[in-house]
Amino acid sequence: MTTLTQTFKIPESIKKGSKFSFCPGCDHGVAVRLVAEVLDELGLRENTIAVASIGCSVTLYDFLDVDTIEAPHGRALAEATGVKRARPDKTVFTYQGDGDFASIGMAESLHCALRGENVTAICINNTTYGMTGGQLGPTTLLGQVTTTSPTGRNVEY
Ligand SMILES: Cc1ncc(C[n+]2csc(CCOP(=O)(O)OP(=O)(O)O)c2C)c(N)n1
Repeated sequence: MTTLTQTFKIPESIKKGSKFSFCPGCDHGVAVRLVAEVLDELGLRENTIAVASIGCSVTLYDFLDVDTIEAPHGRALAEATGVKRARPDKTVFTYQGDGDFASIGMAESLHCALRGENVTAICINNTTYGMTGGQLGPTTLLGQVTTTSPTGRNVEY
């Protein structure tokens, strides 16, 4: 019988000694780790500019060891457009919550795609506005209980 073991190490693109401040059970930590692993794999760490948005992704610069700027709520893809046009040599990506990407930032997301900007958008869909307390958002599932839909999301109102 063969036993397979795998030892995980902290990716190079995670800042040394940093500790995630996400709530227990939150998947943002896994997502940030996966982003860091991809940056390592592709050798992009020193040639990337990340755009973090408002929401639980706001602290991205505390963990990710790449140049990072903040965008006002919903404006990450507008900022990423400017960054990429100013520095076309850089890989530019956004890291946004679903509220940021698909609610307040819907216009920015849609028009960035329509313009075909050469940037990557990463949307972490936790189906609520996480940072402000888990309220119903555009991606909340039918029947899903949130702090503002205590009896479950209902399409009729
Ligand atoms: C213009 C503006 N409107 C509202 C807020 C309040 N606000 C801060 S975080 C947030 C929700 C973020 O939710 P989401 O984008 O889904 O990210 P998550 O925290 O779930 O990762 C809101 C509404 C704000 N900071 N700025």
